[in-house]
Amino acid sequence: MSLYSIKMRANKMENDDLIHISGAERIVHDEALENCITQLTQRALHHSKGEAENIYIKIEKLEEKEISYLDALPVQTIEVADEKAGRYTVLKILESIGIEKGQAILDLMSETYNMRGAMLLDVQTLERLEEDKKRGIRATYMDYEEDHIDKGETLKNHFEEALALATKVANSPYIIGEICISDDPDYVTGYIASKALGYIRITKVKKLGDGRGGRIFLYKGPKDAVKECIGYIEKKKVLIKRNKMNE
Ligand code: PML
Repeated sequence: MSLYSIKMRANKMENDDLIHISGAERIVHDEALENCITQLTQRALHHSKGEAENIYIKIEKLEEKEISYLDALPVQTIEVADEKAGRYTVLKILESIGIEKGQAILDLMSETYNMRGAMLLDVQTLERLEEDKKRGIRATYMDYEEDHIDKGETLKNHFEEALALATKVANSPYIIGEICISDDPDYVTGYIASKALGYIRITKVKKLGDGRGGRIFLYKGPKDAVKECIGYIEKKKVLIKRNKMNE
């Protein structure tokens, strides 16, 4: 049996602007391929950000030897009363890992809205390191180890997909943190993650109905390692082993 990577992205035009609607990523066995394509297409067509006009699906065969296996980050959840408390919690967590410029970093989140990928931010200088600032950095080629076989799910599972992505990104030696706010207007839980912190869910980081969201990867390292870091996030194939403690 062969493994395939499937990537989907969807967009639409709105007032002369191309609006990113949805993007998703799976690694499955050949026998699950067709179902998976159908599911991802369905997802693009029925997204809370609107109906897609263009849907792009890319399928690539993977070699087993190019895949690395990673343990899912441990998960914890912090319940907060509202988005103000949620964002304050993010700042406190950043402070706890020695990042003092938390508010300036959170203020930059608005620049990520409508980007297909994430912002890569030098945590010391607050310089954006992505070559294409409209697109950002796309974390791709990740899925769960045992999900090679089709799960039969059409709906996005925000948490599971985000945990896989965050686990991959946190395993870069140059990423000391990731902050994420969903761009799904119906989804208010966000997270902050790193190898040291694990994956910390914060139950409210924005108001319900707000479709503004994005991701910031916090980079710490020499300038000449940026390319290697981006190469890892965008190109390295990883399968994630679930952590029983998270269930
Ligand atoms: C997204 O919409 O892609 C981001 C999902 C964030 C998930 C947060 C969580 O539930 O842990």
